Amino acid sequence: MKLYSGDLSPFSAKVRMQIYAKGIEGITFERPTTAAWGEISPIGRIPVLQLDDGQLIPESEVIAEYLEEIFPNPRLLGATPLESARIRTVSRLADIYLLNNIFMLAGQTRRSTRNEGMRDLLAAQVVRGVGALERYVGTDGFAVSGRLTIADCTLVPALFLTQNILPGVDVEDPVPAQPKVAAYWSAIQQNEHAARVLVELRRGLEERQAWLRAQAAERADA
Ligand SMILES: N[C@@H](CCC(=O)N[C@@H](CS)C(=O)NCC(=O)O)C(=O)O
Repeated sequence: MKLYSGDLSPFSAKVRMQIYAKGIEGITFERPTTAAWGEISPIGRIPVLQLDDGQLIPESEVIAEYLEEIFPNPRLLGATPLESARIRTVSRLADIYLLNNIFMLAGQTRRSTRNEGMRDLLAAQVVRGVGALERYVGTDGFAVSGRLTIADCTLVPALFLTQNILPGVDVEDPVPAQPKVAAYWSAIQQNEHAARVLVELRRGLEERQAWLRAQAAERADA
């Protein structure tokens, strides 16, 4: 199998962390650079999982659930339907209210072209999402259930981007104001699978920052 993925893509990082935590071998990771990318992902977004027979599965949550079904151990969903519902709740909070908004906020870093109204609207959604997480997140070092689950796989990239993108658009990082989320964030970074995707996310962020600097230098020369 092949996962079309990118270092800084939080949705891809979620699936990679799941793959590491499950110890799944034989999945290769590839950046979507081919001319045929539009055929592979009609919506043009990573991650996409390509099966050995060529079939394609888009959308991180769908891929994560597929991998859970074909590699059930260790289980990263709940032991009961209710526990799975708790795990999925945190994962969806991070996907919908944090990541989707952060992703659009990342386009608002340049002050000269920034739309302040849009920045405020998106940032308020992220702050509200982090506030909601405070009600759900566990106090034992894991998001839900006292063990690593899909909720952690989604939250680790989401909190990394919250802390790194919001200050870049001149919005204060909302994590320290939420004691349970802040304690969780500090604890989960010690987990080996979280640490591994955090290295990749940092590498992706450095690459993007270097690219932004090069763009700014080009504009200054023009
Ligand atoms: N709902 C999708 C979101 C995927 C997504 O937005 N991926 C971003 C990278 S993190 C992307 O590929 N963006 C490229 C673009 O929008 O052109 C999922 O969960 O997989």
